Amino acid sequence: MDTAFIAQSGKLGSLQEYGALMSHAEVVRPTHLRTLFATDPTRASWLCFEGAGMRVDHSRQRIDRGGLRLLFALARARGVEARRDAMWRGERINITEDRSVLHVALRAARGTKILVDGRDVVADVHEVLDRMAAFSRRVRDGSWVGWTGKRIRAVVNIGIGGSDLGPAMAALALRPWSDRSIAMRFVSNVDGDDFAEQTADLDPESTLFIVASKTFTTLETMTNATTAREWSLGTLKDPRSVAKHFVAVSTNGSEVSKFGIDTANMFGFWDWVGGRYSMDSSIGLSTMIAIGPEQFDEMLAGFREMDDHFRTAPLEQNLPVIQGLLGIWNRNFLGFPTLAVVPYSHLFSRFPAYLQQLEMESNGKFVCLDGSRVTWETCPVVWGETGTNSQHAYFQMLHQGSSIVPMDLIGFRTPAHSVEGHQPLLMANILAQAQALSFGRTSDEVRKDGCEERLVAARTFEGNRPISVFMQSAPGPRALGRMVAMYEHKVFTQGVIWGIDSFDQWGVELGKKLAVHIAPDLEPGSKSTPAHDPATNAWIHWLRES
Ligand code: G6Q
Repeated sequence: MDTAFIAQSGKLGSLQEYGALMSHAEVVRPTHLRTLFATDPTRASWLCFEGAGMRVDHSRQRIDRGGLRLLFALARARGVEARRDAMWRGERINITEDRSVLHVALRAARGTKILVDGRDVVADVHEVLDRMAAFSRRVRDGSWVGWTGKRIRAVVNIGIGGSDLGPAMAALALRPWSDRSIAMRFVSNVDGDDFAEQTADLDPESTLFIVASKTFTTLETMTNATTAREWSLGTLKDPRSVAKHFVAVSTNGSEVSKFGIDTANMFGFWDWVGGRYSMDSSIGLSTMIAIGPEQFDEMLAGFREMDDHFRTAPLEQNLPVIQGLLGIWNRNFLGFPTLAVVPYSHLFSRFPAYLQQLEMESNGKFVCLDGSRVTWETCPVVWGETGTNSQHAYFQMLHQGSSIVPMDLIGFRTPAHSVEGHQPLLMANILAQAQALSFGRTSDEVRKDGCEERLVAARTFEGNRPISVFMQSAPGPRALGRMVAMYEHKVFTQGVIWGIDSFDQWGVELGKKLAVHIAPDLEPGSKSTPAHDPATNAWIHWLRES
């Protein structure tokens, strides 16, 4: 354990580099992006970065050369590079859970070595990937059949949080690369409507359930899995059919057996993979069944491309580091409390929800590694929806609302579809919005357009909204891998600077415990005397009466 790093974690606010950035922010804050561009038009090139197949334009961030230099100095003072290398060495950088953090091992090339307690985890990863590939091929080619001999036509992933959001997001993002003869469904919510709706049109004889749970104890997942088993057995009757219709993805072999799933049909992963960092582990089994092992490899190659970039590029050219630093600039020095992520790609429509978990569960923390409370802000609220849809909804607030919202706009130069005439319009919209949000429209410009004087104020746009544009050549498995890895490493960078543990989730653990405690009082016919807080007790009485 790196005790020196832990001891420094609570001292961000007193660093000389932090103070320098605070002073610099006072100078930059009143300067409009129009002025920044007018005094230095070359910012359109020096604030544009390329790497790992991605082109990133940060020229519309409210930063200048001096500010960027100070941010890199802050990253160095906080030891971002040393922490990154410690992660890759398998050190236990998840301090509160005393675990290694090795999602990067999930996509390490076959034959490379990363040791945890003397064991090469990359070899373990590839052993599981090979088993997943063999199983996926059988489902895809029809040689894995259900209990009555029918081919599998629907795969239902039962999981929640990190065991759901990644695969569910990927299922949409990779739809054009998927086998369309197999329906992909995701059940996560303990609300029975989720299970009922997702299975309403499915045939138990041709449905395969993947019960995805790292711990195999999560209330929602185990409830849905039990319901799924009853639903399946309702038709198939014979308990031996479970072996043909249920597989598990978990780290907990004994709970998997207790549930009745043969551990031969269990795909493992490890405690050094956090749930929200697991879509490229066996948690991605549904993804592999959908797109096939070769395309899954392509996705891993995309992750690896960004990993290599993050591990080797100098800070000044390092995409996730720069993205993380500009996020810190917006949050800590310009004081913006949210970040909107808007993919101009319908395939990426679940990406903002996925990122919400990745960013907010990782960096939504107020305790430093040394146990002290932060005296600076940490994770912003991350939210968003696809463009162009959101332009006709909440973009009004982004253009003219009283709060400023920095934005990540995500796009692809060439689409997956071949529908003519749409792509130029989509690209025009991304550029138009970036332009309007950053430069705005002055009252003089509005007047010049012949606007009636009484409407001039209402039709004026201040602009000066910080925007980053992330562009790749085309969507697909590789692009998805790069994009997810970029945000993972951005989150890592920010967590190091904020001095927090980006890899624990005590807030989630609390929620898991509380509901289990209250549930018995709500069992039908329960006569217990609820012994919770007065508000909860009152609700329990009300729910029992109705
Ligand atoms: C992710 C979180 C959390 C977790 C779910 C599901 O990083 O820990 O979202 O993934 O609570 O947990 P299980 O996979 O153990 O069911």
